Amino acid sequence: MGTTRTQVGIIGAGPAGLLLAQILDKAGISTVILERRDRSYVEGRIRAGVLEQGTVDLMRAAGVGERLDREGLIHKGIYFSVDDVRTQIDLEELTGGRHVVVYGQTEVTKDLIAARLAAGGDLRFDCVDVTLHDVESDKPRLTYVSGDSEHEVVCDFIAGCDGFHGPSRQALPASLLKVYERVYPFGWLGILAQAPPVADELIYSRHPRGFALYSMRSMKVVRHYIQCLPDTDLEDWPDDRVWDELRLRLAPQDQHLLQTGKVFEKSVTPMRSFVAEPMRFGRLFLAGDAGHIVPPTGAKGLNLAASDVHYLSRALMAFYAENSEAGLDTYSETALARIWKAQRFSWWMTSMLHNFGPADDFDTRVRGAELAYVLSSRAAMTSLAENYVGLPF
Ligand code: FAS
Ligand code: PHB
Repeated sequence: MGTTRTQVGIIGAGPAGLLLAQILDKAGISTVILERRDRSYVEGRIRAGVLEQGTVDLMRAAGVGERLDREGLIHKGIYFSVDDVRTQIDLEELTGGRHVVVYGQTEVTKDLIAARLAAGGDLRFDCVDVTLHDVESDKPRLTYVSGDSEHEVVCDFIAGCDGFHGPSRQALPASLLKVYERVYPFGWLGILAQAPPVADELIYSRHPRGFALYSMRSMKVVRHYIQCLPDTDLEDWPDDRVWDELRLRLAPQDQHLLQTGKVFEKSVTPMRSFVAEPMRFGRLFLAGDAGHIVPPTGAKGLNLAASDVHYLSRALMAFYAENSEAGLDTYSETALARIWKAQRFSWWMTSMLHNFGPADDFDTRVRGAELAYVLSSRAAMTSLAENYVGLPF
């Protein structure tokens, strides 16, 4: 068996694992990333689209902000379309100048992989059966199979950045692990298409036919979503039907703004809120989707992965630079404090904007009143804006 010795073994080459490795590498801390899929699969995954300022700052500090600064779209506000009225939430005005940047997760991942490889980082794809060993010892190990040979990575720490379906969370004993979960009765059918955006900023639409989101990746590529049943069969949704539904869920005076184009990606994302506590066990630390999932209504998933990496990288740097374990000992508590605030915001946005069906008319009315209040109150709009641009790390 081939053995590698490193300081931090990272499972997963998504945004969490790649950003963590990039930051630690710049601090002179050695890492090995073990990724199950191949590079093209990882770079081709279509996911998030909105970066908080904190995430942008972290990318810049990690030395991977150049293309993001060049190609990212600064968005100073977002729109809500409710009862045929489109209202702008002026994020910058309400938060004293803060905004978000529209830059696809695929681009974030490509930039981070390129930086890792350019730096000679140890980034291994096609790692099968990654298994965690001795996580309670001071020499935890990872084993995996590549091709037909077994490999071992001996490290000081393991960062579980392996997403919702990875093995890291399973390494916490059932007696210690507590999970909190809410599954929503709908999903999002998303398309990527070659078409101009509907408006200059994102439109979140609450409509009797169901929620819709009109987003973008550039001025020539759009990313739109419609609320759908969680088990929606894409066969039932040819492109024309998707475009028609997107048009119907806009205010009448905006429907002419929707331009169709060639759809080159279509998928259904289920909706859940999920938190695993604690996010540490021995020398294993969870970060990103391995520890939590949010409904994408608040554009928080990728950004929470970034804040986990911010806390974990600082803790690891303090350990190696000052032999201090304080950051490691408080990592789970610190990360979870911000995670739960993002969970609340994502749940709140999802509850306000989606159609939950006829189950409970009272709740439907309350949700409508909540949104009407937000759109009529500067105080409420300010609260929404400061959560949307991202609470401080
Ligand atoms: P990721 O899941 O991105 O990465 C985990 C990595 O670990 C993957 O590369 C995986 O292949 C690897 N891995 C898994 N098991 C492994 C194993 N056994 N061995 C080795 N490697 C393993 N967020 C938003 O903000 N907005 C959105 O619109 C949005 N849309 C989404 C749509 C979908 C379909 C999904 C699934 C998520 C979406 N998200 C969205 C959330 C998403 O962006 C995540 O928050 C983000 O990818 C989190 O990054 P990571 O924690 O790195 O996890
Ligand atoms: C996206 O562009 O993919 C996107 C934007 C905002 C969200 C969710 C997804 O809230």
